[in-house]
Amino acid sequence: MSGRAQRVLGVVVAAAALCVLAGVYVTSLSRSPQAAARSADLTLQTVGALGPKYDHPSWVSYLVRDRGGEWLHSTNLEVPANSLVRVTIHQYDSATGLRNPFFARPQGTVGNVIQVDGKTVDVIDPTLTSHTFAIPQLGVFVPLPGVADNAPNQCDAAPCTSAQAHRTITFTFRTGRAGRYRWQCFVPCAAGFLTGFGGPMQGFGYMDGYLNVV
Ligand SMILES: [Cu+2]
Repeated sequence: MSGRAQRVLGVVVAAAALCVLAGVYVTSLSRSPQAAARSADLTLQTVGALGPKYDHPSWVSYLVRDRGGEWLHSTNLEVPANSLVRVTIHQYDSATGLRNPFFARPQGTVGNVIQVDGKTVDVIDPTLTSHTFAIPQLGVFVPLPGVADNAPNQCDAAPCTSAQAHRTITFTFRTGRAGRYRWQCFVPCAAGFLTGFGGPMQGFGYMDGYLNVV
């Protein structure tokens, strides 16, 4: 083989090796959850009292917005696996206060921060906390600040509208594999019940529910 032929063969072999390496790299990227392009939005609201349209008019509760924009009285949530989930919570209830200030610090969200009315924070005042949105198995804990007691135009029946006094909390968290995870509030927000942990804090559908990762 001439020197020129050897050089050409060398270039061809090197180019082929590079192609294989590039292929392996691209394949590994597409398998990595970090590279997942999937994302989803989840929109919730919390109300201090459900109002006369519901079984327990005086109970505090979460509601979820469906794809058509309707508010459903449900705490069964569905999000895709291996995705970034962008959550928006419209919080219409006043503060109760946390017994455990540990929960006043957001955890398990992207950057361990949340946005409260557009401002990024890594802790809120535990005494001014109204509810939490927590998925303990996924390490996600999000505190929700309350509406001021003297705020005008407060909501007293679900579904509340954006014209009524509220706080807006947004954050993003990452889902992994599919599964069914419990989520719940940790604020003793069940007014009128022993220690604030009865009624809507005990049964699913109010301050507790399931996050179905599919
Ligand atoms: Cu609560």
